[in-house]
Amino acid sequence: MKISEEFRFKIVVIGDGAVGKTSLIKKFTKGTFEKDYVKTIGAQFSKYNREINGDIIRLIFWDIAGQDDFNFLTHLFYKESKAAIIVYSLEENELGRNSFTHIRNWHEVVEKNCGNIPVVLFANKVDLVNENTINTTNIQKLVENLNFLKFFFTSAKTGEGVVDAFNVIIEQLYFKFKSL
Ligand code: G3D
Ligand code: MG
Repeated sequence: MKISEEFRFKIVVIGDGAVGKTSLIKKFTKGTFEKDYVKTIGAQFSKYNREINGDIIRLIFWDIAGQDDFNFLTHLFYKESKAAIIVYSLEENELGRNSFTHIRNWHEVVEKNCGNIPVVLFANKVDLVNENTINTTNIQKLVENLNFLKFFFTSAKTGEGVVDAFNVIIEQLYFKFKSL
């Protein structure tokens, strides 16, 4: 008889404000957040369970809220994360451009606090741009330089790419820890 195993993974979702982190998590988990924590520690959590090959995977997504007044809890936020998702926005405005520039900073914070965990990049709000005009060379370069596991175009609005992107991380973690 096959014995079912259980895995628990914490995944942090980070990136500039208003790029769509909360919307993406909501879209994927279809769940509600435990919002009270936002006021207290600047983060909220969302749970999601999945089964692969009869094993149970319990995920908890940590969603960063503001960036101010939060530094003293940075360590707690990142503690024991098994993977990170960095989100930026493809919007052709200041928010979009800044969020792209800041990917490096977010990546540095992950490395500093979590070491060498898998990090994926979500280029969100793809519904707002013409996909043919996106400069994928720049993104590809960054993905290679910073050693991202992968990058995805997503839209929390239309749902494009969302399920696939999250599932790639979940499967990556499952097969990594399953074989240990
Ligand atoms: P954050 O958690 O990163 O701060 P939010 O971002 O999830 O709160 O989203 C910020 C705003 O962007 C929200 O608009 C949300 O609806 C919108 N948004 C998020 N993802 C997408 C997307 O993929 N496409 C589009 N078109 N909009 C998106 P409001 O107006 O509610 O503040
Ligand atoms: Mg949010």
